[in-house]
Amino acid sequence: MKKPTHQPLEQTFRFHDDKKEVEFLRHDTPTPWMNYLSNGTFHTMMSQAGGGVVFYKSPQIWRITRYRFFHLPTDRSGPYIYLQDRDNGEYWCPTNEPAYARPASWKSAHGMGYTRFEAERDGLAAKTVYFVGPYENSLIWNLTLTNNSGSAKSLNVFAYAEFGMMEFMRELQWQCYNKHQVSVTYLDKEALVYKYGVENQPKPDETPLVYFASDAPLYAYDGDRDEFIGTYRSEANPEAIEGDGCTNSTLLGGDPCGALQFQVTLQPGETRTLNMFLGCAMTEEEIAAALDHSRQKDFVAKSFAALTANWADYLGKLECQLPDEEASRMINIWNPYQAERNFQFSRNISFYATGTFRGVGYRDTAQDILSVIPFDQERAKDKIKLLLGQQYQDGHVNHYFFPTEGWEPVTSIHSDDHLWTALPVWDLAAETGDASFLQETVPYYDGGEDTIYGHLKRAIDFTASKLGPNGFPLMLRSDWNDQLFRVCRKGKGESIWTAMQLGTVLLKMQDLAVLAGHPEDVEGYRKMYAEQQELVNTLGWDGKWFRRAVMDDGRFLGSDIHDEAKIWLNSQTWATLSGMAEESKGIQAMDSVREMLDTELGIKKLHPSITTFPDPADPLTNYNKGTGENGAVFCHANTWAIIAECMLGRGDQAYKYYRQLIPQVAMEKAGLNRYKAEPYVYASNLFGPESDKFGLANVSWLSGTAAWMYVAATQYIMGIKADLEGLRIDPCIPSEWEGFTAKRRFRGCEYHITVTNTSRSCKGVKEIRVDGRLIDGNVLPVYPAGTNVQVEVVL
Ligand code: IFM
Repeated sequence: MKKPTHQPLEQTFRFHDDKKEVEFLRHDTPTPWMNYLSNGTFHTMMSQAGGGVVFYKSPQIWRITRYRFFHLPTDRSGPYIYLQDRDNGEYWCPTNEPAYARPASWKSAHGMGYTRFEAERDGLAAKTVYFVGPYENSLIWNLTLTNNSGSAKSLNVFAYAEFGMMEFMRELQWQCYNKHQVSVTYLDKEALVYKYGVENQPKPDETPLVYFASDAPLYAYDGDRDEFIGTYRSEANPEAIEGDGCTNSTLLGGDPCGALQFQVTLQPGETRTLNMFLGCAMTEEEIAAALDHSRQKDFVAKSFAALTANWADYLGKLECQLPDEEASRMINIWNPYQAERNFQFSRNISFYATGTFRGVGYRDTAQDILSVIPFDQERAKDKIKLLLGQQYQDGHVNHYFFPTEGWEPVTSIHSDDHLWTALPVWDLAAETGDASFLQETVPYYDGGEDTIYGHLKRAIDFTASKLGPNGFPLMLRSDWNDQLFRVCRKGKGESIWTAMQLGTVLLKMQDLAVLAGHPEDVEGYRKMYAEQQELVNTLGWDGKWFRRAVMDDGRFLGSDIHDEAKIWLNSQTWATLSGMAEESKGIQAMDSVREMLDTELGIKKLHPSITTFPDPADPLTNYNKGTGENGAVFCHANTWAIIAECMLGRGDQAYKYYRQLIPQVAMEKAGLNRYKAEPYVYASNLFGPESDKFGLANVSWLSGTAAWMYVAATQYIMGIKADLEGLRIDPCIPSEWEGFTAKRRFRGCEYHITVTNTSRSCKGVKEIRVDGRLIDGNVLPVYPAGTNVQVEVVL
């Protein structure tokens, strides 16, 4: 069977960095390439071909439209517009999908918080912009039609969205009964109103009504999907469009939809704009008010301007010009954008994660916060407090939880979860220069409360009370590597990696103890660090690399004596990140990474892949070799290799690891049809060389890769890092770079930084001048808010 061929990359997509957009020239990308449109409350995930899902707050309980993820036909349904010539009945979609007839010319683009389409057929041009503005909880569909032909055009314009049951899991299980508890009615405001009135829904009082309306005169409508689409048809050939138009159906039970029909006549050269609003509000009165507001003449333009201004302000806080176009693009635009979406959605809904069961993961969210701190300290602090509210008095935390849905949390206890929080807390103190928030109190999940510092201290106490027979932290349910529970089920297994994570955290805790007014704790943290460091460098050392764990049966995992899973990436990188590795061992371990784990498309998580280890009847993982958690290139873990190499001063190696995973670069190497996922956001993993699809990118968008890749690029390669005393400048760049420039807003001051590398070193700051004056060391002083300073750095 021949694979479909695709045109070269430049005929599929191209970047417009000036507009912060990626433009698509074909609609049939190898997978749906997504964007997230959101105002923080109301959200839409939308593909380059217009497929996608609309939800309010939670895709688990307030999912408004239906999206079918991996079911065929792919990428259906979506908020679609159909344009029909009333003279001949022909119709097509500005999104290209789903109608059979295609536009003669077409392109689409994802930008910051919006997705737009430009298409033309038979002299009718359509421009559509979808976005969620800051002023109303609605998806705005902004459609501009122009008649470029020589004769008048009489058109039917249909706007269509398939409503699902708001609770996606309930829909799968109980829709046969519950579907008769939903309704679509016509509100005397030229609006359709969808009500999800299903019994026993989790938060009936907070469940909104959905509205679908326009600022153009409505000709007809349908609220019943069977009426609009018809049976044995699909979004490709709706019966209402092929027949006599919408029938003004409402729905009291059944399969709901919102379909609006407009009749528009355009003279030659005439342009007309229509806006549709798919939104929600709690009552019909609130809907009426929202519509009055949305129908004001300048509402859409003002909403779009505010969206654009918000993103310009956000991304303007850190900008760079590197001698690498793809890297600059990622750092200035797509990486912080992706990281913000991770911060917002955790691992909840993407094309890969169906948004059905995952709430806020403690471990992942604590890491996501790291990349938002330079941009929005208030939101970061709120998230830290949200996490700490999931901590128990003994110091452990819930593994993941559901603050919006109100469901019971997942309570499995992992060796690493509770330790992560100290990292964003330290970063926040460094970013703001204000440690007073350490005294703010947050309740424990099981009662009582403590200061933020007190919470962090209890996390350390918990780990201290859970050390295994060799002295390393017990693995418990797992550590960062989810699959490790398989070798530690009996509760005796220990995590050598968690010892390193603990070490990293203990260094931060020594600072935080002083900042919080508890210098008496420092010695305890130091002692614990020294004990774990000793273990890591003795029992944890295998000869050429660091071991990964101790299994229940007392054998070491990650050792040369085994045939499979000899070496694991995380224990090599974190040995350096934690400062625990004796120097020669740190270097040797990272050399082993280069020799045994690195590929041309990123670093494998472990090697060799597991098929039978430790027991053919019960292998460590069920993942096929080279996939997911087993010998794939796990991008999240690659970020720590970049950081480790920077810490070792090996800028060329760090940059090699960084560049090879830039999505566009990896796609160019693997080929569009092999890589498949978006070229503008990081994926969680790429299939490894031991799989049959080396280079296939999986689980894009929502991945810890986003946060840590941003940290690796900005704080370690560019070396611009908030520190407690000021802004630390310590780049580690490839020797071939002559230098780079960056702008960083920090504590209200704008630093314009020029790094010069005439010596062609990788690392090592020779001198720094601020506004022409030489400073001591490499930490930039803090200047009054509103100041602009010029910083010249010589390597
Ligand atoms: O660390 C985990 C993460 O929490 C979920 N995805 C996989 C990672 C590695 O196992």
